[in-house]
Amino acid sequence: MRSQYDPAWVESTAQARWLRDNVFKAVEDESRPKFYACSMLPYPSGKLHMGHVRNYTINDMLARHLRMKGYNVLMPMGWDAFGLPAENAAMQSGVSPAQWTRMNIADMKSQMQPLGLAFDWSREIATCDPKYYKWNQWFFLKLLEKGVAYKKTQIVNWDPVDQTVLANEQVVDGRGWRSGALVEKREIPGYYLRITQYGEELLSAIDTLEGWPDMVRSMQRNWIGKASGVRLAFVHTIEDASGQLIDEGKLWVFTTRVDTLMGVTFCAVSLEHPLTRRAIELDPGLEPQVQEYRQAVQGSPAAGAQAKLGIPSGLHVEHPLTGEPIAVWITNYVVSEYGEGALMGVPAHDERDFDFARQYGLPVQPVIAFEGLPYDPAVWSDRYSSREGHLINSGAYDGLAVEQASQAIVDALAERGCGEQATTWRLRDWGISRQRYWGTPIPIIHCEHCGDVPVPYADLPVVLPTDCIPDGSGNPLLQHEAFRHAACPRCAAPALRETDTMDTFVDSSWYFMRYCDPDCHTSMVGPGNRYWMPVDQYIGGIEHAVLHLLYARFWSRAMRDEGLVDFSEPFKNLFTQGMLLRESYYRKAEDGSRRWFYPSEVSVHYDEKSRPISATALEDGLPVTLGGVEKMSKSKNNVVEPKDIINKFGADTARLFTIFAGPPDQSTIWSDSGVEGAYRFLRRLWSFAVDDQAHWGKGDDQAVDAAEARRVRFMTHSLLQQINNDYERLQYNTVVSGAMKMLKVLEGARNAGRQTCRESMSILLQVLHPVTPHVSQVLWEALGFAGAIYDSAWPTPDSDALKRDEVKMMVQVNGKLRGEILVQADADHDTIRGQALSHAVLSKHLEGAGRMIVVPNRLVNFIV
Ligand code: ANZ
Ligand code: ZN
Repeated sequence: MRSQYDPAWVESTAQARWLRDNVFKAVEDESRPKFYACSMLPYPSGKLHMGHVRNYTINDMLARHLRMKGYNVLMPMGWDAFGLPAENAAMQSGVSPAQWTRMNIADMKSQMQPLGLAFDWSREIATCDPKYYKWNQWFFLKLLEKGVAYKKTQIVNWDPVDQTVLANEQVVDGRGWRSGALVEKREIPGYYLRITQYGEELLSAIDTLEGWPDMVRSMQRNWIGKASGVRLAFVHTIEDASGQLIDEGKLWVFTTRVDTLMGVTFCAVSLEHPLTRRAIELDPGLEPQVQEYRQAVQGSPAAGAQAKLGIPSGLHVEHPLTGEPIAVWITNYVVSEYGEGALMGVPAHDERDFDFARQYGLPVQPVIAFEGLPYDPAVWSDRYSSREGHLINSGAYDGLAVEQASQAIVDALAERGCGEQATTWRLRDWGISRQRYWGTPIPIIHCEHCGDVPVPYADLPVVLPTDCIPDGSGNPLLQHEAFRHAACPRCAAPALRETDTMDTFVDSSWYFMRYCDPDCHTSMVGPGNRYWMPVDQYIGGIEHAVLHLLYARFWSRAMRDEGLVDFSEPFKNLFTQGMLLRESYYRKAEDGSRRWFYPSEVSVHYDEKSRPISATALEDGLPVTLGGVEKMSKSKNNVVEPKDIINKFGADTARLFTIFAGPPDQSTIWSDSGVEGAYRFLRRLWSFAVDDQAHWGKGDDQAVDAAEARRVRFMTHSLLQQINNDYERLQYNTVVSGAMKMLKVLEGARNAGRQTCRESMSILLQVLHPVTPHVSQVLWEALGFAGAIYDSAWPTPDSDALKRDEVKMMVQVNGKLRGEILVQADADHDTIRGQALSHAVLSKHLEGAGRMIVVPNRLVNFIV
């Protein structure tokens, strides 16, 4: 055995064994409990970063730990291979998205390999593979048959210069990211999935997701956004150009606070509302401003956070109870797809309306009074929108509490035929058409005679041509004659294929099911799915808390209703890992741009508490600015390359550090000294195991000190107990600190005997195995422990070892410390009482002792 720790040798030795014995191939086996551990599949950007290392090491620890606990574990890996970056890269490099993607997959896989992750690579999936996306198409057609998929016109961002549709993130300040042209809005047809049909179920089932973080559950609830309230109408006599009353003379609004109806001082409609359209017809001068608001709303995904702007429409409606005229405003803060696309403005009690009213000098009319809080129209208070007060300025309703008033007002509205209870949802149907090339082709053929004809199932997959190189001028499929032209499946006339492709969220909605049956050619999912699904532990970033997870939950239900699977929730437990952060440094150039320095290019000065206070560049000794601790990102030059760490210290060190650095669910700051610390620990482990073997416990069974042996066993098994608890809770950072303590115990053992030391050593290697699988395996074999460590039975604490013979208990009398007694560990109450009463000194204080309160093995308090 090498006396020096040589990670490169250790790691290649261990991996050769895994490869030879095909150790991580998962096979369905009814005789063992199954465990399906899955990480969200990465986008093949080509670069593996330390965040991936941390994410997959967490997954790997779980998989290896449970395997040793007797579970049949599946841990697969694949590639979210369609999407925009490949098209952008193609524009820059001239390499086709297909080739670029395949190269990146190969590249990333080769960067992953050294990490020794226990993936079953035989189940690898790339979503750009026709074998995979065929089933996207097949299922889409099933949904189309059922009406769960349907076609309607959608509004998209159109770049008039590049002649292309832009994704929201490609619109920067209302302009195309490439062309800089002002983005227009266009209505074009697209396909939608009726996720709203599942809204109620998706919402109520959140309660059953006990293995999900609360934060994600509440984000899902908010996204679905079910609100109960009232739909009510303001009446009017506004006619359209042909003299017809618009919406039969009713402006419907949705409100969750009908009790505030008497506080309405304006109505607001969205930019798309029929009254907006009419107002523009009556006064064409309004058009440019409405257009400008539309651009702004579209460009910004955070439209909700922007300034509330409005234009008086010149139109008026009537208050449903008082008949008073109410002005209608066209605003940018009414969402056209929510509720009725219109609202009643109650500035006194709604903060958004309050901001708006102040901006435009509209009246504020309080209709609810709060105990001890006079209304001040100059400053908003969150209490103004609470439901705790009683009504004022509301005529017949004055004095009523909010709930009573709501009921009374709904009744009054219902009687007049202009109000009813209503539920509104924020959730919209899922638009899946993308006017882009690199995605799953939507399997539809447009025939002049027959309309939109589904591609027959037998003709699937519709294969995406791989020879296109996008140049920024629209979808290249439009120019691809061989793809474009097809015979109509119904009448055989020449027809044109759909060139839109599917949103990549379709790909990620069910890939985890395909891992279970990766080679099934006859159906979307098969027997493997019945065995492995649902995923027992899903692991990924919080950034997917809403869309991906909601779509996957919907998709599972749609598959269930198609009779393909028998579960509804695809992910039993969800773990969201924290990010890796690192210090960043920059210097401002004269034009205001920032140059970011690599940490290796600067020298940092620290205060006495080792907080960084300043830094200088090595190249010129001049100061650079501390950019703070930031998410590792290429643009800030604060990325750590996994291969650099692996080359220098080995994969086990990279794994150990990313786990030890902090709780896996929290963000953690990268530290170079931490990495070196992790490396030192493994070197110490190595030399203790290899060099010091001869001296363990003095190696002489004759001289074994029984008390010392008991101490070492007690320490080892107590630590094991803690480590096992931490494994169950995925608190992997303290698993590592527990293992470090265990090594200390071993190093400090004196005359504990060879047998005891070997036992402790085997436990230490086993608990380390999921974190540092290579070094633990090689040492396991070198020390002659039986079998393969990855299949060894997970250690359980020995209750005998944990028994402490005698414990000291504090004795209190009426809460006052009076002395201590030595009792048998876990002694029963009678024994404790008897021992205390017979104690020479204590017995004096205990005359007439009554009740006794015991904190086991620590303290007893007598009440006298
Ligand atoms: C009057 C009112 C008074 C409201 C009050 C609230 C408080 P939430 O609560 O988020 O579910 N609203 C209705 N339709 C809207 C739309 N299309 N775009 C933007 N806002 C709209 O949303 C319901 C409330 O949001 C409704 O109740 C309405 O304002 C506004 F003291 O009506 B409320
Ligand atoms: Zn036809």
